[in-house]
Amino acid sequence: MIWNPECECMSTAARQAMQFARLKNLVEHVYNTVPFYRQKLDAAGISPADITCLADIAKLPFTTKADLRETYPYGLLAVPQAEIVEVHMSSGTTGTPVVDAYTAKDLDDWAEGMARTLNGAGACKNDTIQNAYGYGLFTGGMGVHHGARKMGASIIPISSGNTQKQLMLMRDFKSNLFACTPSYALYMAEQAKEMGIDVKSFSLRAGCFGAEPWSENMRKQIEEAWGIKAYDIYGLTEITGPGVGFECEAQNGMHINEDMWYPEIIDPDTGEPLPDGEKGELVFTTITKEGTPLIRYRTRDITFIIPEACTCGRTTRRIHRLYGRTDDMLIIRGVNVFPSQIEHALIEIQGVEPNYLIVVDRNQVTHLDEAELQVEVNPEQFSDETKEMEALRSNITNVLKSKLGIMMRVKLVEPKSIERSTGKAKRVIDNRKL
Ligand code: DLL
Repeated sequence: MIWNPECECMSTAARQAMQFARLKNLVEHVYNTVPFYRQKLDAAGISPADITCLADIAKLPFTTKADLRETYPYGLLAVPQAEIVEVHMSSGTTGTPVVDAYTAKDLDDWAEGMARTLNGAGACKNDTIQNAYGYGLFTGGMGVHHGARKMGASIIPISSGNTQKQLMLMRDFKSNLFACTPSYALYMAEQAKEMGIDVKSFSLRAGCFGAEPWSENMRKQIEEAWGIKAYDIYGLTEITGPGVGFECEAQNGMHINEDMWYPEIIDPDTGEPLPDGEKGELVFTTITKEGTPLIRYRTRDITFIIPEACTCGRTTRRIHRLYGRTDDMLIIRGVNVFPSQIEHALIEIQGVEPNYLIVVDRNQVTHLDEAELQVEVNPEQFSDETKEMEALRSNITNVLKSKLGIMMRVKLVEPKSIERSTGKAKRVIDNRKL
């Protein structure tokens, strides 16, 4: 059974008419209430009256992560602050976070998107859903929570980590579905095996996995290890969190909840829209959002819109499993981090040079990401005293943990030992075969 057939199985013509009406409303509203958008549209020579059909969306300027940072904390608010009932922020960023502020209606839309997502994975009211995404500013925990609540399922809000207890509750409360990052799902299975626990004897049928890149190969491993169906789910803080796109029983691309979050694919170099079927950068306009609406937000995620209709009966368009990003953002154990943030953190530490290399691997046994940061020590500080070097190393480790929220193995290397480049410096070696 499809959660919301009225919205998910609409004819294309009806949906496009609805999307156009919502888009037009949105543009008029933000032009009149958010100085940031008024200036942006004025600078582009566009007025709300120029939006006369859905394709006119291409006339509108893009919004970027930099815009969100510059308007922190509430510069993009399109309603009085009293209307905001919840706030989330993107994970693991130093300095200025990226904010999403929700009105009660926005939370309901988010819950709706997540209820459709859980339903896509076969969940219903009678199920017990174990939510092993982190609760807090990250959208994973609360997103799944709101969706499961809307569905009326029993929620186990255990959050991430605490693996032994996760397994115990899964068994004792007969969880039918669980949600977490794909790497944590594999890690949990591995731990269970070591503890002699047979997870296939549990009541689990399915899992919703996302928030980081994964592959068909990982899907197979998860499905085999747990004896479940593993579904890919997509979303990002800026748009709403998880619930933007989800796989159905066909497990062949993620349906976008495009009555709320309108997708486009653009050429990342020229910004020109690309037709369905062509790979490029995913862009979203939040056509129903009240709190912090976004016009043509550049996600930097690379995918394409699958032109064929899905066998499940939903008519919402699907995106292909993500191919990667157009920027250098890394996701290490679910935490988003840019190499430039590591560089900033290093500059503030005495004794090191901002010459560094990040090497990311996925441990073949635990299936968790492991990141090593090689940093050059400056010639004055470089010493044979292991004690001094060890103190510097642990200082860097602590700064990375507290400022960026990531655990990295730090390796100090001799001055001038990291290869210099005559062009763009190579800062990252990603050995994960995703
Ligand atoms: O990761 C929201 C989320 C939570 C999605 C739980 C799914 C499940 P952010 O922390 O803002 O939000 O990170 C968003 O993560 O732009 C993608 O690059 C990446 N990402 C999210 N889902 C997937 C996925 C949450 N299924 C960024 N496959 C996005 C690959 C994903 N990458």
